[in-house]
Amino acid sequence: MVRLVLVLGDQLSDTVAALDHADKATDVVVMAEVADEASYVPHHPKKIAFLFAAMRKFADRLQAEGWKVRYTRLDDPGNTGSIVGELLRRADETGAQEVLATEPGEWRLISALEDCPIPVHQFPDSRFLCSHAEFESWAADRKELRMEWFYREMRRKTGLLMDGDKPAGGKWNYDHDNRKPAPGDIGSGGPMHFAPDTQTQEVLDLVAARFGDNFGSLDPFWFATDQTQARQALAHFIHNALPKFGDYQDAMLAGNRFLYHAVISMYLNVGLLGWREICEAAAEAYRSGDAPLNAAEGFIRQIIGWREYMRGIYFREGPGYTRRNVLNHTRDLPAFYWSADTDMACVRAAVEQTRDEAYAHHIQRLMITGNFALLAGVDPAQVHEWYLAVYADAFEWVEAPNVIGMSQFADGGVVGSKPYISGGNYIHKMSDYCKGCAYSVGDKTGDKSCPFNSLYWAFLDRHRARFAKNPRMAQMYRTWDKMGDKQRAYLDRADGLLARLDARKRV
Ligand code: FAD
Ligand code: DLZ
Ligand code: SF4
Repeated sequence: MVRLVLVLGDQLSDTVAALDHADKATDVVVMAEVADEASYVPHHPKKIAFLFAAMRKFADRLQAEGWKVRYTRLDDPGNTGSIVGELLRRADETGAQEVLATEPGEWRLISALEDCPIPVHQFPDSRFLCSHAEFESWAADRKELRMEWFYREMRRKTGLLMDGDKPAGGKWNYDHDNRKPAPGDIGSGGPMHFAPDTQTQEVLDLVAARFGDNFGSLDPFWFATDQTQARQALAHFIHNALPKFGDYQDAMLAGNRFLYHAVISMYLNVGLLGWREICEAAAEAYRSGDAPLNAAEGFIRQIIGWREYMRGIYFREGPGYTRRNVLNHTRDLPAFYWSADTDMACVRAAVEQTRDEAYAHHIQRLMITGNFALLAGVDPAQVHEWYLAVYADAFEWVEAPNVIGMSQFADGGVVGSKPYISGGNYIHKMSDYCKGCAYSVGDKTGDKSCPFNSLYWAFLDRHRARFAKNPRMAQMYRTWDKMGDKQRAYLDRADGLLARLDARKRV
């Protein structure tokens, strides 16, 4: 009996579970570019083009390997516009009465498949290191979940950077040696670029016509769109940037958008790369003396630690996670998140880069755009939709815990034990943005004072009842309490800025 085998746009791996369980001789693979997936948020055009080009090439590869594939292009006349619609259409055509699928990375699509009129068997996504059951058993008896303990388990499980049962070099975590501000003359050349081939160019034309009005530039398009290219991009990173990854992991420079970051999250998240090949390449660079331990450890931690941990949290917390809002923040997302039209040089640089590249690195996402939204009390659901739309690597299972949890503290401390907030001083220390800014980072409360300075103290004041007893925040409140008369000036300046945001005036 014919069965359909669903392969979604972020499931482009040879070893994806639905394909593993299918029979090449009889089953029919279904892949579909559909309006529903392309528009549940206004995705960046580069993200859509990346997905469609990678999907088309993956479908060709499956076909070349002997699979029967029914591929729907966005502009195919019979396109029903949804994944379930396409499954029903293909079931009609083939007589299939059952679908094999790999569990999607979003509750929305999981429940759509559950409600599909023909039975859909959703297999666990085996491309991750930690299964839902394993995360649950790790988390079940703990009063508080912390990534560091989870990470150590994953190091033991994989044997990555281990000397027997001890961590290489004697320590689990080398962050102490990392996170230096970048010197101005930093020499990294950035990620590997790939010129679009004919097939990718065809997709670019389609996306320009259909999604050209979405936020984000389509050109220049330089992403890898197949496994071979993605592996070249990985090798390029390991050779050129990994050695300094740790040192400058948190640095930001106006003239260098990628620094020593890998820029591989989009490839990893859609399945063009796997966590194991990436981490083994980094561990091998350490073993052969090509990368120091602080770099290899810091990098591997992001992947088998943070990435797996975030996925565990998303699935453990359930479908309501994206609606959490424990701080009761209700302000609308400022329009400059979509236009970069702001006097704050750091926010302008992060949004412009996001518009141009569908990429910003972790500290820009966390300490610039995320920090500002949190300090300004923006509705976390709107912040979540923005992040889900604008980054090429954004899929809800990884984006939501980073935004709702880590960045906006809207989950009340499931992901982080305290909010990631800072005034302008942190940004000044870690970047060169402030020297080109209309605001003055040294000015705390004047008309041209850096908005992060007053919004920071106003945030702490507003949420005193929740945070004053947090031992990691006690020092901040002691400093605030010693400010005496200056407190009023901070609060007035913050009120003025928030009123300008509400009146949609320039900030
Ligand atoms: P590098 O800095 O070179 O790190 C290497 C790899 O580690 C990344 O490719 C990624 O796979 C993994 N990684 C690092 N940090 C995290 C993390 N916190 N969570 C999960 N994986 C991590 N990452 C996404 O993949 N998709 C998202 O939608 C996403 N949204 C984010 C939103 C916010 C507000 C924040 C603060 C972080 C978000 N991240 C997201 C995590 C991180 O910023 C990106 O993974 C990283 O910037 C990708 O760029 P890179 O490949 O150059 O990463
Ligand atoms: C993000 C995305 C987009 C833009 N388009 C498609 C599509 O047309 N077809 C498809 O199968 N997948 C697409 N995706 C990825 C899905 O939205 C993704 O599989 C779910 O959000 C689960 O992670
Ligand atoms: Fe950003 Fe403030 Fe520095 Fe301007 S002065 S770049 S707003 S931190």
